[in-house]
Amino acid sequence: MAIRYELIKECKQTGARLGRLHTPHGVIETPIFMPVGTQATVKAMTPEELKDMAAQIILSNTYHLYLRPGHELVKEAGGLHKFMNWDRPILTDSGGFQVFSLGDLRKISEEGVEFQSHLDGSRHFLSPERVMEIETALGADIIMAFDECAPYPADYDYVKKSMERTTRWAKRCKDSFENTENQALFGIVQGGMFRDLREQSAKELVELDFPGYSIGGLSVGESKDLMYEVLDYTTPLLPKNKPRYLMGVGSPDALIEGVIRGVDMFDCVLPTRIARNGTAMTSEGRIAIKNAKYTRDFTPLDPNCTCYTCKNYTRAYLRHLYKADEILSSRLMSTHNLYFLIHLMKQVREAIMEDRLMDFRNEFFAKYYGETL
Ligand code: PRF
Ligand code: ZN
Repeated sequence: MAIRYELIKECKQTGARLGRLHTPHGVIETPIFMPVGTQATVKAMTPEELKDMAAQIILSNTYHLYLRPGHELVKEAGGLHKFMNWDRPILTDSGGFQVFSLGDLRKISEEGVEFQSHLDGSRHFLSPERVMEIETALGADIIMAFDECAPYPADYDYVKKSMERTTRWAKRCKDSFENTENQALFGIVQGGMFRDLREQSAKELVELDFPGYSIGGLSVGESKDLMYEVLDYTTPLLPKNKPRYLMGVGSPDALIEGVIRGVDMFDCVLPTRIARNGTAMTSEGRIAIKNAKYTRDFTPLDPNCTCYTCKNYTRAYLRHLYKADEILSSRLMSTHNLYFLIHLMKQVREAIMEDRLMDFRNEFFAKYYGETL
């Protein structure tokens, strides 16, 4: 077995889980936020800097690396860890999300998905077997099955057919995947916003006995309350002794609410993407650094933050860098946002340890929404 999940304790206030995930590249303390490095790089950050902010695991994307530079080249380089100089754990997503986001450029059949590259229009075909081949070549510690993330809204019949195919694909992934000693293959629960479909999906995937389970098909345009409702009934269907990963979720409030509902792992481009747009996540809500009110603000981005950016730079300077379109703006803002989420999850783990996660949540939300609501 490539990974082992150790449940350390459950918060008495919320039921949230504190755990340890043992992988071939080290131990991950959960709940955890995973920075996204789509193109084998977390945009604007060196691996050294990610380590300095205590990132424990990063995510990368099969779809992008398959198209460029190609999984064979990454394998030739010695695998993704070596290629990008990151020796801690890596998780690769399967492309099931990216390919389905291509709209007109793709055609789905039982066998797989035919699509045109967003880079040069070239034609490709991804099937569960092919995706396992690619993810094996990339060599991440944790890999995802090939799934379809149904759009939202979508009608019941579409979501049911899509979910059932995702389950058949998950079985094909499992049957063709051989590198089980070094890599852990997660199944992905789908079923949209329909309770019986989520139940069917979870039940059938649990029967296939994956080392971990992802919850896909959420954060696709539905309200947060609806997402929490789906989580409320989905996580209890998953085995307690396996990790649960909520895909594509990374706003501070959703991380906390997800953990309270039994989620152990999260990823999202949000912190790095909004950083490059000049937006910081802070303990007092989001701030847009270009705002004129920061022109002479010589305080740090977040008075409660101890990241490299907040220890050394002012809002006025960060605003100037952003307005002048300087590269350092992206670097410093990304450093802060990633640190903010990584540090938030550390506080969440401490709160679980001390059975006070609901108190922590209420205090966090009071400050986070205090000024904006
Ligand atoms: N499936 C996969 N990757 C994903 C998702 C999914 O449903 C989502 C949904 N938010 C994000 N990333 N394979
Ligand atoms: Zn900071």
